[in-house]
Amino acid sequence: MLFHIPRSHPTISHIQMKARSTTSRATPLPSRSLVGILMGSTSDAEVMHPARTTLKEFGVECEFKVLSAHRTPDHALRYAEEADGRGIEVIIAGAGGAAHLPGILAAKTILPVIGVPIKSRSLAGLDSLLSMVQMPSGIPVATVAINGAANAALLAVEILALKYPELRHKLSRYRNDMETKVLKAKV
Ligand code: RP5
Repeated sequence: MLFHIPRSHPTISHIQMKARSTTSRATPLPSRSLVGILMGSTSDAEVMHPARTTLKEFGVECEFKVLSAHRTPDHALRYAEEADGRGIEVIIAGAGGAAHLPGILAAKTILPVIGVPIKSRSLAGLDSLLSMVQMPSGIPVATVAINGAANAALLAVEILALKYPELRHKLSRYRNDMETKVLKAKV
């Protein structure tokens, strides 16, 4: 005989049952804050706000606070040290100018840190972008575009989706909706 056909190969219903049992064992999305959104100044809040609203669309709870690498260094470092133990799973940090905030947070935690360079008054955010994106090897900061707070939140959701399957479904729906909208757009 050319081919060996296994006596009990999986049927569609076996596969569906397996998928169902995997889903039922899946980690449910907790109601505690999973993402910490930090920013260096109250003047960053408007730019950082889309991170909060995007997470809310996905049903992900977050904290939203001002902590500065320069003006409140001890508090910022303590936040990073304690975040993991408090159940935070991803940190998003926005800062402008000499934008050290995501870097010093990343130095103090092994949680993923996503940096949002804020458009600055003097150099249009190029200073913020370069301060964040040029982290020396060993301590990464996942830097998004200047003022890219919404993308920072989407990246956080993608990271969380590795653990919470509910977010995988929401992300697929989000992408499909975006595709439909683009294809329907009248120009
Ligand atoms: C940074 O300095 C903040 O992240 C902000 O983007 C920038 C300017 O802060 P303010 O002088 O407006 O408080 O620390």
